[in-house]
Amino acid sequence: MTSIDEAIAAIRNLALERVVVYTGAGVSAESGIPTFRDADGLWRTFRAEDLATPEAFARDPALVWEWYEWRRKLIREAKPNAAHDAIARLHDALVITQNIDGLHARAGSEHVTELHGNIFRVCCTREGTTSTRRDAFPELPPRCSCGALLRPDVVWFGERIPMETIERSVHAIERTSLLLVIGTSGIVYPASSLVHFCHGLSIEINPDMTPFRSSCDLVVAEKAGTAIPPIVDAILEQLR
Ligand code: BJW
Repeated sequence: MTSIDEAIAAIRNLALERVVVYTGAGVSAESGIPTFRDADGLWRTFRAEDLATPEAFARDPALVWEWYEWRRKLIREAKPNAAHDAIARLHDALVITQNIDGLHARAGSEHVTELHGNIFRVCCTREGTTSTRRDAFPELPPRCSCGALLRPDVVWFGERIPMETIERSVHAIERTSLLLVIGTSGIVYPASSLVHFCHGLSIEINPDMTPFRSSCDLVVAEKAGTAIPPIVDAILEQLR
């Protein structure tokens, strides 16, 4: 285990050129958005098979949409936290996130790759067209002007992340001198495999045990809101 000060010392030893930040639900936990697999996580109360698969949507689109409308309201009312804000100060960094909450962009991060989509985008199930719809829908399930059902533009279990998104992420991680892996349990494929493409220094920030404990160079067992601001200060000094 590494202290925040030890992680900062390691960063100060780097010839730092590029930074990639890879995040999961834990980075938004301090904004009040539930994670999936923690003690109070979504998958402790809800079954993924009923709500986050194409089969579940085909079976009962209204039920799936009720769940997403509840989460859309929670996320609309949430604010970026100290970790999102600090990450946004890394203007040239690529942020690769599994989160669909859009909080990195709201905090001001300029280069964000959303692996699992965005909860405020919808997709027409007939035409495949996407659009942004932030407000609550008057009726569930919502429909496109063509009459077909709309679905959340997110990646459910059994669905593919677009190849171009994966390739862009792998390319950035292969070339980075520093990778911060923040708040993800690291068990959802293929997102979890991206970290293995890093040749630079990799630092995990997560208070709990994950598979990245053995694959990252350093592990800071702290909450993101505590560890990320001083780590970002050190990165910015090193990039000058
Ligand atoms: C903090 C903190 C603080 C807390 N600070 N840290 C067996 C059965 C079925 C499927 C599979 C299977 N084996 C493998 C699969 C494939 C499957 C998969 O990986 N399943 C695993 C669960 C086993 N993957 C897929 O299906 C993917 N697609 C695919 O493989 O396609 C292949 C294909 C090929 C050919 C044709 C078709 C397809 C797609 C996966 C999509 C995942 N979707 C979700 C939902 C997105 C939409 C939505 O949100 O509604 O994505 S599931 C959920 O998990 C969500 C997340 O992005 C993802 C990852 O979760 P994350 O972010 O890691 O959160 P948690 O809760 O797991 O962890 C939080 C962490 O934060 C914890 O470690 C805490 O300690 C930490 N923490 N507070 C710092 N303050």
